Amino acid sequence: MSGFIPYAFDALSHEESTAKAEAFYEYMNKRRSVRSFSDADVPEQLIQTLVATAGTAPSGAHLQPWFFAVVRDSEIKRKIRLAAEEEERKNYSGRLTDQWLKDLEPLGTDAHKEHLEVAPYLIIPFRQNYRIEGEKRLKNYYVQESVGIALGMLITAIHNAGLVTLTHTPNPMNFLNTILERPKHESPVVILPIGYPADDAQVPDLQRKSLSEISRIY
Ligand code: IYR
Repeated sequence: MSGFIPYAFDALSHEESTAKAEAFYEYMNKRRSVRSFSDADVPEQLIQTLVATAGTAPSGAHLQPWFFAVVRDSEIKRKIRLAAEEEERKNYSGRLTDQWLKDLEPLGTDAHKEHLEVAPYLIIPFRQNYRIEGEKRLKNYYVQESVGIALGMLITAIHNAGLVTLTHTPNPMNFLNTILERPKHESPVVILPIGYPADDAQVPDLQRKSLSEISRIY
C-alpha cells in the first residue's frame, strides 16, 4: 500500500517483556510530584530530548495538536510566577470550594509558587483547539486526549531522565498566552517546572490505589 513502510518491530521473549515491565513499574512507582526544587541547572539539549519524546505521542488523525513552550529566561519565569500566584491567591481565598480545599490538605499546597522561579526550566504544553491553514480554520480531533497522552509521556520522560516535575494548573491560565505570545487557538494545559529536587525536599506520605481497586480482568 502506498504511504506505508514496514514496522520496525523488536521482538522480545515473554521473559524479557516481563522483566522489562516489572523493572519499569518499580521505577515509575518511585515517581512523585515534587514541589521544592534546587536551582541546579539542566542541559538544554536534555530538555529538548524530553520534549521530542512527548512529541512521539499518538494523536487524533496524527494532527499532533500540541505546542511546548520551554522557558529558561528568568524574567519570563518571574512574570509567570507573579501571574500564577495572583490567580492562586484568589483560588485559595474563595474560588475553591471548601471540599476542594479539604481534598488538597494532604498535599500541603498553597498560593505560594516559588518553584516557578527556582526550577531551571518550565515547560508549558499548549493544546491547539483547531488548526489554521491559509484562510481556513480546520478541526483538530480528540485534542484533550492527544495532549493528555503527550503530557503523560513527557512526565514519564522527565522521571526516566532522573529529573523531577510537578503538574501545576493555575486557573484561569490564559495569562500564559499573553506572556508567551501564543495565538488564541492555543490553550495552555499545565505548567511543568523541571529540574532537581531541593536537598531537603519532602513529599506527602501518600498511598496509591491497589491494582484490584483500579482494574478488573473480564
Ligand atoms: N491550582 C492550585 C490548586 C490545586 C489543585 C489541584 I486539583 C491540585 O492537585 C493541587 C493544587 C495549586 O496549584 O495550588
